[in-house]
Amino acid sequence: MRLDVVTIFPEYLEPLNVSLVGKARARGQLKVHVHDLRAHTYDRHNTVDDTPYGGGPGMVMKTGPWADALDTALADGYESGAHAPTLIVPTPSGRPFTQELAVELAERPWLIFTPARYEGIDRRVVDEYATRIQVQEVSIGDYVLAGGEAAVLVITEAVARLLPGVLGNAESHRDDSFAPGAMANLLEGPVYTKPPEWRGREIPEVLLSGHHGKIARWRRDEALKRTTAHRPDLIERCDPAAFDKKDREMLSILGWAPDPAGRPYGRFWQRTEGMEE
Ligand code: 6GU
Repeated sequence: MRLDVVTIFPEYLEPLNVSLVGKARARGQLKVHVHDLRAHTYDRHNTVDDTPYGGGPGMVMKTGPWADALDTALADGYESGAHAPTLIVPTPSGRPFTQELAVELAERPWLIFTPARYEGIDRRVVDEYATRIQVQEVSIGDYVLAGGEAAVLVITEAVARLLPGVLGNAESHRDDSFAPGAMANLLEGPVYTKPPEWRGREIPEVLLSGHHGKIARWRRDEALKRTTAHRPDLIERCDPAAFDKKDREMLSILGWAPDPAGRPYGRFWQRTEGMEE
C-alpha cells in the first residue's frame, strides 16, 4: 500500500517511523510519502491560507498550494506504478471512522491524506478531485482537533495493522472489538499475565483452570459487563439471535431484557428498572 500525506507540519508525521507502522515501512509493506504543503507555494511568505468569503473567524486554506501538492503526489504515484488513489480528507464534519471503514481502506492500494489546519480547505479542492478520484471525508470522533495530522496517525495505524503480514498472527483481528461481521460487537474484557500474584492481587481462578470452555464463557461474560458499563448502545443494537442462553442469562443479571418492539434500526435490547448507574 502507498500512503501520501500533504501537511504544513511534516514533523507531526514522525510517529509513522515507529512501531507497527514503522516496521511495515521498513519491510516495504507500506510506502509512505510525506509532503510539505509549503513547498507548493510560490510567494515570499509561503502563504497557505486566506480570509473566508462571507466573513467569520479563522482562515481558510487556499486552493493553489493543495492543487499543486496533490497533482505532484498523484503524478509521482502513477509514475511509480500506483493506481486507484483514494483521497482521505480528515475533518470533524466527515463520515465517522470505524473499524468497518478501516477494513474498507485497508483494501485500497493507495491513500492520500490532506490534514488541514485553520478552518479547513477551500471546498472547491475536494469537489475538483472528487471528479477524478475517490474521496472520503473522515472524522475520528465527536471532538475538535486543531488539525487533521493526529487523525492521519489514527487512521494509518488502524489501517496498517489490517494489512496482510503486518500483524504477526492473522487470527489477531478476528476477535477485535468492532470486528465487522462478528455476531455481537462487544468490548473486550480484562487480560492478565505473570506473576500470578501482584500486590496481593490474584488472577481470576478460571484463567488458571485450563478449562477452555469455562475460560471462553468467563471472557464472554466480562465482555458483556464491560460493554454494558461503557457502551450500552452496542448492546441495544445487538440482534437477540447473536446471544446464546448463557449470554441472555448474563444480560438479564446486568439488567437487560429484549425490547418487545425490538427490530432492525430500532432497539433490540432495553434496560430494565434499577440498572441505571
Ligand atoms: Cl479528522 N480533524 C479535526 N481537525 N478534528 C477532528 C477530526 C478530524 N475528527 C474529529 N475531530
